[in-house]
Amino acid sequence: MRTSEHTFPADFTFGVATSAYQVEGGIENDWAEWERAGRLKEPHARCGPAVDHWNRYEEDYRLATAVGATAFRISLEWARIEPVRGQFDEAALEGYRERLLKMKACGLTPVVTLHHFTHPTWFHRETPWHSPESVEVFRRYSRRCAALLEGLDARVITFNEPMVLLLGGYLQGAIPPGIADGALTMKAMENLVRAHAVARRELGERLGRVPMGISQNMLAFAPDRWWNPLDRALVRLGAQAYNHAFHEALSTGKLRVNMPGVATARVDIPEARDSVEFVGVNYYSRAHLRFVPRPPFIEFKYRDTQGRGLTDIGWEDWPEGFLQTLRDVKRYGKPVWITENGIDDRSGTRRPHYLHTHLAQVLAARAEGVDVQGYLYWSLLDNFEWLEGWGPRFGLYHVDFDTLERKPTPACDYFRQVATGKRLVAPL
Ligand code: IFM
Repeated sequence: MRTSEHTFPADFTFGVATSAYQVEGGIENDWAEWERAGRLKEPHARCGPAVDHWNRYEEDYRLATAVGATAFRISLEWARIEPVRGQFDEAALEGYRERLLKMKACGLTPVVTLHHFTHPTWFHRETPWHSPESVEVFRRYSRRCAALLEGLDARVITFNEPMVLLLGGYLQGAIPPGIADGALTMKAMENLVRAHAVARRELGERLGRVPMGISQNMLAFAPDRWWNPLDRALVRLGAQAYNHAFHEALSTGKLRVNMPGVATARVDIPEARDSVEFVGVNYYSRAHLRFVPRPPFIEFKYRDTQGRGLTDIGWEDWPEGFLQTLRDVKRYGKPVWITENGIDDRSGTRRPHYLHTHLAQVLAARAEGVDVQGYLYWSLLDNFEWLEGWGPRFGLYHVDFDTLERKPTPACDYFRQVATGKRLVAPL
C-alpha cells in the first residue's frame, strides 16, 4: 500500500452510492405515506417512480463503470422484501439477487445497505424502533438478506445514518415515524445498536466473514459564538452524541449519550462490542451550534464562513472538516470507508472543485496514517432528496426528471481521471 501527496494506492476503491427509495421507483413504504400526508417541504411532491433505477439498472451500472467506479452502493428496500409482516416476497428477493449478480458481472463490487431510512408500512404501527420486537423483526429480515447475498463478496452496511433517523424521526418528528420524545429516541437508539449486532450474527452465520459496518453521517461542528462557553460545550457534547456515540457503542459495547435536557443514555450492550470491520463515514459539511435558553436548547445553522458560497441545499462547503473527521475516527482502529460525500450543485459547475478539495483531505488523512480504503461519491444520479423532494441535485449524472434521461455533468470526466489514474489532479 503506497501513498504519496497526490496518489492513492492501487487497491484504493472509488465507487458511487445510491439508496433504494431515492432511485428505484414504485415503492410503497413509510415515506410514501409521509408524502401523501403532505409532510415534505413541497406538500405535493412525491417520490413515485423516482428515477426508475429498478428498470434502468443495467444502464446505471454502465454509467458507473464509465466514470471508473469499481464499487456500487445500493440499499435493499425492506418494504419490497417484507411488504406484510412475516411474509417475504420471493420475487423481490430474486429481483435484488439478479441485479447484484449483474452488478458484479460489470466489475462493480456491491456495497449493500440493509436499512437506508425507510420501513415497511406496518413497521411503525406494529414494531417501532423503541419497542423490543424491532430487534427481532430486523433479525428475521437480515436473515433473508443474508441468503440473497451468498457468493457476492459484498461489503455490508446495516444502517445508514442512524443518528439522522433518530434525530429527525424520534426527536424532532420531522420524518417518519414523526415522534418527538427524548426517552423514546434513546430506546430506539439502543434497539438500533442491538439490531446491528443481531444482523451481523445472522450474516456471519450464513456468509462467513463479511466486512460489515454502518454509515454514520458525521458533521464538523463549531461554536456559533467562539467566545461563548455554552456554545462551546454544545459543540463538545453534540459532536460526541451525534458523531461518536453510535460508533463507540459498536466498538466498546457501551452506549453513552449525554445531552442534558434533550436525551441521555447509559446502557451496556455486550453483543455490540467490536462489531464492525470498517468505519463508514458520510461527510458533507460543518454546522455551527448556538445555545438557546429554551428546549431543545440548541440552534443549528450552516454559515458561509469562507465566502465560498453555501452549496445549493444551503450547507457550508468545508473540506477542512473532512480531515478532522477522518482523524477523529482513527481512534476506532479499523479501516475507514467514505460511504458518502458529495454536493448539491444544480448547475454542475462546482462539483469538480468540491471533489478535488475533498479528495485532497482524504489523501492528507491517509498521509497521517488514517487507513481510508474507499471513497463512494453520493450520488451516481440526481435523485429524490427526502424532505427536500426534487430540488437538490447531487448526481455525477444529471437526470431530466421528466424524461429520466441521464447526462454526464462535468464532474464525470474529473471523477474518471482520478478514479482510474489513482492520482489527484487539479480540475480543468
Ligand atoms: O440523500 C442523502 C442520503 O440518503 C443520506 N446521506 C445524505 C444524502 C444527502 O442529503
